[in-house]
Amino acid sequence: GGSSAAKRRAGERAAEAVEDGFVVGLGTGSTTAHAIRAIGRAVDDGLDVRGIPTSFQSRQLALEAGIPLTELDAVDGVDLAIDGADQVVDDPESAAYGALIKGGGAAHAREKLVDTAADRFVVVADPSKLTDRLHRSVPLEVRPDAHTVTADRVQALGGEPTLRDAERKDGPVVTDNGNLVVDCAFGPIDDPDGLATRLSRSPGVVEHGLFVGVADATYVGTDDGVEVRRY
Ligand code: DER
Repeated sequence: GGSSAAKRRAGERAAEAVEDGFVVGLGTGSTTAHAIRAIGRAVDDGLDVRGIPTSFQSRQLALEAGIPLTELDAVDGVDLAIDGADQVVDDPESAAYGALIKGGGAAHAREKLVDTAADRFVVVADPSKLTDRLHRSVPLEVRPDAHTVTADRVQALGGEPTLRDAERKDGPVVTDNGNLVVDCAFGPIDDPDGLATRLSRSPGVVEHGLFVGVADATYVGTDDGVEVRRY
């Protein structure tokens, strides 16, 4: 990924958008981790906030940061969600401007739930995530018993499926929800919304990593500041 200074700047800028009394969605990944730590420092300074974690990792980080935690079914709404991305469409002329690929951390099922529930969803990224057209593999969270039929369906859609192997565990990655991850290479994706619809319809697919029309803004950390994209 990109430079840690850029990630830190993006995360810390996003944390500044958290106002007193907010319910904030806490994303997953190394960029959002900077936002979580910054929010923790604001809580130490008296900020009243409740965080909704999107993964085991973000919950652990929030506990370490001292952010009071809650869950979606315990609040009336989510004021702001902060989350990272693996790829962000950065061409303002594109119909897919602001579309994301997420799921590098295999947390995209709960991330999408929280990010879409929020009144405002802000992405935090470094420049390496920006692209004119989505082209990374699209992660799918799939029920364990559905990974072969899903692979067949992905191939029928023109994609190349790969069951995501774990690195320090024999066998595949298992998500927080007890499911598997199939990474699907489609090459350049000109119609992410159409592909998202087709993937959503595949039985056994719990969630896909295309976030289309969801983000409200992206804070891009650079080596000397933060650039803000608004969609
Ligand atoms: O899994 C995700 O969607 C995460 O947001 C992640 O992919 C971004 O991770 P990073 O901030 O560590 O690059």
